[in-house]
Amino acid sequence: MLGPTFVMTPEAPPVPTTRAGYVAIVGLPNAGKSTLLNLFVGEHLSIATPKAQTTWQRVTGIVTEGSTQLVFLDTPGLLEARDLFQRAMRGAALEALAEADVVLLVVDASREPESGERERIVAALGEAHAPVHVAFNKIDVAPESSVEVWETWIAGLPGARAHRISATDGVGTSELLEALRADLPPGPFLFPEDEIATDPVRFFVTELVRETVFEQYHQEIPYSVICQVIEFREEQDPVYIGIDLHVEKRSQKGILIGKGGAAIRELGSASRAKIEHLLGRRVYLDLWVKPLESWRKSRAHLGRLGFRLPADDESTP
Ligand SMILES: Nc1nc2c(ncn2[C@@H]2O[C@H](COP(=O)(O)OP(=O)(O)OP(=O)(O)O)[C@@H](O)[C@H]2O)c(=O)[nH]1
Ligand SMILES: [Mg+2]
Repeated sequence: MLGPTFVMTPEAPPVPTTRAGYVAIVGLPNAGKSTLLNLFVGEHLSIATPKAQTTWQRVTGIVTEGSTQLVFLDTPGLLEARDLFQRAMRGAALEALAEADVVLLVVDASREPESGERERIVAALGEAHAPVHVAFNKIDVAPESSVEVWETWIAGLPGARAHRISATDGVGTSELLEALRADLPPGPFLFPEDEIATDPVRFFVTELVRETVFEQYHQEIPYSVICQVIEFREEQDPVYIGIDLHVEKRSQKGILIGKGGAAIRELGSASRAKIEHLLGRRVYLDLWVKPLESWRKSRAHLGRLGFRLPADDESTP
């Protein structure tokens, strides 16, 4: 007697019930990219100041809700790179664009485009192979005339979808978030559900000091100071954090320190308050000002500070 016959049929792969992907937030300097990332994540992850070129490196912020996970990549503003450091910044933005599943271009709609800016945006978007959403930001203060100039231009970008938003008061941002979710590819979550950031605590600590430098100093100083944690003793109470503030030129040391040390004291206490809020613990912050001659132009210095540098032979300046 013959036993039962089993017929093997190939099973279709299961359809994922979740959707997840990288959303690169790109745009010109000062458009409000970091403010928007912070609004989406609900935490002050990426430093934001009224000065242009605040963001120097990619900052990741994760928003998981229901069956979707958006992994936002905040990036440095797209600029015409004038030195090696600006090339590294531009490289970080282009790299995020190349990795993106969805692109979110943020435009400061409160002012009209300046010459060359639209071309710079188009050139950068060429790196992406993903749907493009455009957020016309600062709609709370934008004159209709300048919003229209940007909207007319965007209408000529094939496939780009426009949204009017304000990253400071939240107008239009829930609708934008929904539209971004709808463009996520199906797939498993890329990070654990309860994670909102991927960068190490030391990175956020140095960023908070840098943000305070941007707030307290002027002219070229914010662009000449780079911070590095040299000591981080968590087992102590208060937590001990030692940070080197590297300046580009010897002459900047005095400016940073100020008369009788007043400026650096103010920088220390404002930065410490922010770091204590981040860590939820008391902090003893030691700041050391040290010249690191022309660090913005030095491959060796930038490499040691952890920046990914463009290849030597890259044709753009
Ligand atoms: N009125 C208004 N101001 C905004 C809005 N969004 C951002 N800003 C302000 O614009 C300035 C720049 O914001 P950031 O978030 O640092 O801009 P960014 O695009 O990250 O700038 P970079 O990192 O320099 O490229 C800050 O002073 C923000 O408070 C908005 O919707 N309305
Ligand atoms: Mg920024």
